[in-house]
Amino acid sequence: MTVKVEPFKIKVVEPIKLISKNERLKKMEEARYNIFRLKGEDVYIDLLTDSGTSAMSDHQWAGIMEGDESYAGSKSFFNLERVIKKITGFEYVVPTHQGRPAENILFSQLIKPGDVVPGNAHFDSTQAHIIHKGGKAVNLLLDEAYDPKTYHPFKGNVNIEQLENLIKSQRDNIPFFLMTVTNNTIGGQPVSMENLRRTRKLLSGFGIPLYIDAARFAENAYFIKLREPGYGEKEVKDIVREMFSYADGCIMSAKKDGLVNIGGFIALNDKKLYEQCCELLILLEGFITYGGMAGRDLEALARGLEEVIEEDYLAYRIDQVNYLGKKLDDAGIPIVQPPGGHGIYIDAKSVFPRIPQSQFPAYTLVVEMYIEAGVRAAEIGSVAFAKKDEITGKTDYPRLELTRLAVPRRVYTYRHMDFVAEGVIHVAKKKDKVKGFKIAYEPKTLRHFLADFARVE
Ligand code: PLI
Repeated sequence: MTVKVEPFKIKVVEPIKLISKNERLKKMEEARYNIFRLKGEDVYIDLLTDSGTSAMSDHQWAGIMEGDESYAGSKSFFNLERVIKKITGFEYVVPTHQGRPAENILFSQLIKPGDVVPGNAHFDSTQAHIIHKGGKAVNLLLDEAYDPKTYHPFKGNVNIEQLENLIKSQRDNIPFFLMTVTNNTIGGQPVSMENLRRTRKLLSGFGIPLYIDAARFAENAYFIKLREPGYGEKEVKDIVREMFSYADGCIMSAKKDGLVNIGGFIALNDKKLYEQCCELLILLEGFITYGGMAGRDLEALARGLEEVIEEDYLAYRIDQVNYLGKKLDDAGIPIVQPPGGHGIYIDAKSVFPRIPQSQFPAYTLVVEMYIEAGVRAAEIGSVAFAKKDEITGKTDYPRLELTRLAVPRRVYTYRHMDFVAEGVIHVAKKKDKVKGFKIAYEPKTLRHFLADFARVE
């Protein structure tokens, strides 16, 4: 059989409704064109994020009933701890309610003002936490990662040569290196095992620790199985274990590959660092056996982490995203190649060549997709990442202008993907008529969440 199907039956459904185009236009105006202001019920297919949007299995829901709500010593925490230790090989587990408190707690121990934190591609909240601690975040990707059309099996790899140069010039200011698997900002692209191994070797020579941002660790491992010579016959759990063996610890937003709606953790080998993190955890999140999560959430996460490395799940997951990518590619829509693990990233500069970066082509595509098809996507372009120099007034634009269609895990069917592709294709056909946007109001940080937009006349 060649037809791929979802490896599950659907036991509960949540109705969705496509409101009329006129209503969608009105909702957009009322939201002052900020898609974060739209109500979920007014969105037909929501590809804003794959974070916290997974559908849980019956086994996880059963775990919700069995969750142990003890303030201290919850059985559910010990279940979670056992699973994380087994999957990652790390000794100590610090639970947090999502990814950014994990970043905040770990970085508070490791970063001092003036430090430089290199990584392959820091996520925006990660970068914000590095800056918050007085550090500077540096992304060191391959040149191929910035060219959407070029095929490279591991566009998430760190550029080892650039890393070596940075270390030689800044050794005393580098507290650690962070490898994000898969990279979220430039296409959901994986990091190869060889790149992890070489990075570890280089860092070890200088005594610099390596941490992994493990939000999408299972998807990364599956790409290694599919694409890296020597790994095709290995089990995903062994690939995962090898990936983590090159690191000193990890932080994880479990809202992605944890297959849960809330959760996160830090996992470490260093006992002293673990104890320091626990002290801050109690101050910021809660006691060390719940860290801001309910017992039921700990239980669901313990089960989700085991399900996410099941190979039939991963085969379906990667195939479904790839299916959407292929539909778009076949219709001539320019996407980041190859398709990523958790979503398709559209090269919006090529979709709207007449809209300059100062008028936000990737954000324009997000708005048009909602108006055209009720589909909500996210912008990973100039709204989120352009930086204005306060002194010269000059704006520094990101190299890529991407619209991300993030696919929630186990939520939508292949048929939903057909609908999404049709919506994008309709918008692209109108490319000469579509006008860009300007920002009418913006807050000081992370402006995409709270800005107001207006159409350029
Ligand atoms: O949203 P949090 O705080 O649970 O996690 C922050 C975070 C850390 N690392 C990476 C690679 C992420 O992708 C990430 C969050 N991503 C979101 C919310 C997304 O929409 O991609």
